[in-house]
Order: sequence, then structure tokens, then C-alpha cells
Amino acid sequence: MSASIRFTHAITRRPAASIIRGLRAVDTGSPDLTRMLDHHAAYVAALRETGATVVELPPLDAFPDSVFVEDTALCLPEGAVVMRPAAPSRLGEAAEMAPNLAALYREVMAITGPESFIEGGDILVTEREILVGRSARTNAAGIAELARLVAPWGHKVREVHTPPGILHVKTDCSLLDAETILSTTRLSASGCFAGYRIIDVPEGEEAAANTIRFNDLVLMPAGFPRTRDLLDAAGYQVREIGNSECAKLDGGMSCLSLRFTPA
Ligand code: CIR
Repeated sequence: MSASIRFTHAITRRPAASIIRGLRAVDTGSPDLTRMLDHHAAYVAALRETGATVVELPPLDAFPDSVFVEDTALCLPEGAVVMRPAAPSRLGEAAEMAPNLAALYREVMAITGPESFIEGGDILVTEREILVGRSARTNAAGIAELARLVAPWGHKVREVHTPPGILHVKTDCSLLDAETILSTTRLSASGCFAGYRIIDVPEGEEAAANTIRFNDLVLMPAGFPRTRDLLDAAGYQVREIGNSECAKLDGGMSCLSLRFTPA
């Protein structure tokens, strides 16, 4: 049990200087590479502190958003599935990730399209199912192809709806333990998490909903004291990580790693 929160491995990629050209819904200024590197180092150190092996990949200048490795693959205990990002500038990132997965997994499959698009940020793996948000980056064909690929491994896929204007469904939610999901109310109000224990982030702290439970730690973006206090009070071991620079590119805690335990 708890395969959804216990991991032996993570893959991260250092941000490249091209990060200043990263995609963003609203321009709130250019990310500062030096500050982002500091935040990234703290993130990787926290993952390592839990005892996991962290494979740190080198920067890929040709892909400004390549620090957000989560979008390139879905990593399950039985194997990995290489995604097909819908953002044209990000499509090539998936092929860059594939060999790194092949080095750790016996089985690596891929979403091949041509009409299928799906990004890892839209996928929340819980202990009992795989929730996938349809979004501007993930379409019905992508979800159907993923469901076909993972069915032989015994995984069920359930589609949920991403709130309008939100990049990925996991921008607004994260798994805290096998039964508990941290969510914004604009997402949980849809009823998509019925059967789970839901902790709603306080109003005004929606950007704190994207955390990761990684072994004993919950990594959350710094600067959301009411969410931190809620998680503390609920008994989670919280680690705050600076996210000011990734936030300018709509990125958060989950986007920065692939987390898995290869069989
Ligand atoms: C993008 O728009 O694709 C990047 N700037 C942010 C990706 C964030 N990834 C994630 O939520 N998994």
C-alpha cells in the first residue's frame, strides 16, 4: 500500500537560461534564473532527504519549460508512459525524457497521437485510480489512449474537469496521503473527489494547492501560512520551498519532478 506517496526515485531537470522564454498565461515578469536555481536546489535536497535517489538531468536550453519534467511522463510501478504535450514548444521534451525512463524501467510506452495530447500535470495518481483532467493541454483522445495503455497493468482512469482558466488539474490539487486530497474549492466543488477526505485550501491561497507528498514530507510553495498551518495541524510534515520564479510560469511543486518506484 501507499505506492501513491512512497517513492524510491525522482527525476528532475535543472532550469536552463532559456527559462526566461517559458510559457505563461499572464506575464508577471521574467523569472530570475539564479533565484530559481536556489529554489530548485532546495527542492532536490528535500527529495533526497527522504532517502530517495534523485536523478538530476542537465539543462536543456532548446526547451525553455523543460524544468517542468512532470509533464513529459506518467510513472507507475509497472512501467512509464511518455506523454504527448500539447504546447508545441514542449512536444520535444517528451522524447528527451524517454531514454532516462528506459534506463530505470523495463517497460516504457508512449502516447503516440496524432490527435492525442496529454500532459502529466493533468494526472493525479491515487491509491485506487488515476484521475485525469481534461484541459487546454489534455484532450479526450489523449485520456482514452492513456486508459488503453495502463489497463493491462490494472489501472483505472477516470476523467475529471479542470476549472476554466486553470493550466492543469494538478495546478489545483494534490494527494496528501492514500485517502486525502488537498484541493481548491473551485475544483472540489465539482464533486470529483467524492469518497476521499478533502482538505480545501483557504480562499486566497489557491496557489498552495499544488504540493507533493513525497515519502515523509509534504513539499509546498512558501508564502501560504494558512495552508501551512492547516497541513501542520492535520499532522503532515511540511517543507516550504520557494516557488516565486516557477510561479511566474504557472509551475509549482509537482511540475518539478517525476516521482516513482520502478518495479
Ligand atoms: C507550461 O505552461 O507548460 C509551463 N510554463 C508550466 C508547466 C507546469 N507544469 C505542471 O503543472 N505540471
